[in-house]
Amino acid sequence: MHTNGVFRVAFRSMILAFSLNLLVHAGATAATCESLVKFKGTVPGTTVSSATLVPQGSKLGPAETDADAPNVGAIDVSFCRVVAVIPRAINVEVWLPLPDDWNGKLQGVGNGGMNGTISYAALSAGVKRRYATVSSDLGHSSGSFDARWAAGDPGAVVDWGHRATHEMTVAARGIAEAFYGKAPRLSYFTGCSGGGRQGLMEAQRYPGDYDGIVAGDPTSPFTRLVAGGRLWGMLATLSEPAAYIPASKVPLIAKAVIDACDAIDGIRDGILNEPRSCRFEPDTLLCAGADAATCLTAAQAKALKKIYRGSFNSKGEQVFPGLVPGGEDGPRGWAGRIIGRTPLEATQLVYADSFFKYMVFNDPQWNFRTFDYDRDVPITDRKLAAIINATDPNLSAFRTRGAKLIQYHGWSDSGVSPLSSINYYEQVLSSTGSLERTQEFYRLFMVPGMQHCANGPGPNEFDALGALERWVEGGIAPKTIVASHKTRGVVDRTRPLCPYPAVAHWSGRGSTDEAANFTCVDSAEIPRKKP
Ligand SMILES: [Ca+2]
Repeated sequence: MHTNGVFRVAFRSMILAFSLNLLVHAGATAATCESLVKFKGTVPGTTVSSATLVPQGSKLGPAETDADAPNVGAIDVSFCRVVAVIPRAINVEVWLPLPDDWNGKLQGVGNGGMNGTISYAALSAGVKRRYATVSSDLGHSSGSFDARWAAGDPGAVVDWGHRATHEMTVAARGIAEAFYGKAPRLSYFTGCSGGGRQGLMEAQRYPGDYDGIVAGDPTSPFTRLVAGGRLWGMLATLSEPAAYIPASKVPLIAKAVIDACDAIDGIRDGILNEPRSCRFEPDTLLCAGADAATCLTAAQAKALKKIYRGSFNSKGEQVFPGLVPGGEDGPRGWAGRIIGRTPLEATQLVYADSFFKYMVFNDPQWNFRTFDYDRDVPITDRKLAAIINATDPNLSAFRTRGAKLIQYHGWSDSGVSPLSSINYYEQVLSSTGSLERTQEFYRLFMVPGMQHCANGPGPNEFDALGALERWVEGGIAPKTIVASHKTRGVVDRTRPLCPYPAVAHWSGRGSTDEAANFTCVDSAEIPRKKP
């Protein structure tokens, strides 16, 4: 926080205004912001290390924000910033809008990857919507691709796996109640990627915590994702030097996919509306002679096929589904994640390598090339699946109490196969008994042309939390969620997202870049066009 003179003056006047505010509006049981340092918490052992008023218009500096959000920008509302620690070492921040501004609700926000970083951008977004908002570092300090914190510390794995998100929720509810003099009337959770995993974990393991959950592009089958998705892709391209696909060939692959499949959905727009209908054949890119920039070697084409096919053990059992065609190029595409600047620098190799070295085998010398899908997948699952995977399809406790779940997944996600979300949804559907019964509380929105949580040619900005609020508070289930795509800040395409298994279908009239010209229909009803 800034501590210059201007800030201190503003700060003092805010304290005064704020104290008066409390006297007038908040009732006898409410506390001042500063007095929350004495709050003992609803989670035993919790200590509040600071509680300070942050005036409207403040900016949090880069040192206090995570790598994904170097500066959260000016925040348009004053709030009480509570910094607390929950045993053993879960660092929590709760941002509380002033009583007059508060919408009466709590929002828990998620993290990413294996990180131990408070999510400042999400906290900022939460208070901007007037939520009391809470984020934790999940009990350790690290970046997204770093699991060194887990070595020899099973308690830290439990905290990261599920405990920290639950405890931060309980603690934040208590802190909000102390501050406002009343408990939040509703609680929501929002998160993407690792945050999506946390959201599904909450619905499965702590169904009483949240009335509504948004879970995006979840890493929920975590052991399988890392072994069968991320490591599998790296073993495919690094199996022999000739199999490595240079980043310069990614646009070539992406163009071949679009040429083969873009028109299947009836619109040539660079988006595959339902990539499962795309039968892209990597061998069509094979070099006729020597390796060249315009073609793939046989080893490269073989690696590409492995990535799309997904991982299997020697018995032919699938470990994790493959990527679908369509997300190869672009900011969150394959170049950084799967290819890397050099063969060993791809981010998903760094991620998988750290996971196996420190969370699974506790061996810094472990070599990723030794991974055996018959031997090591069961070892990994036995050690960790019950703690860190959010794959239980039984959501009956969550459903019975009337809570709602919106899940979304980018069809062009190269970090987590979108088929993983569909597989889980279909398992819940089997558990619940019918699509209708499932859609009463849980809807999955596949996002054509969106990469991992953002980016891509498809409309990828949408207000899932707003749709969830209308569902929980107004009883209006989301039939569609309108998404927009921006180029340099200007909206140039909108589309409805549809509850799976429905897909958006163009009426045949009007612009294909306007959501109003689309309806959600059962995919079986759409006449298929040959490209
Ligand atoms: Ca298309």
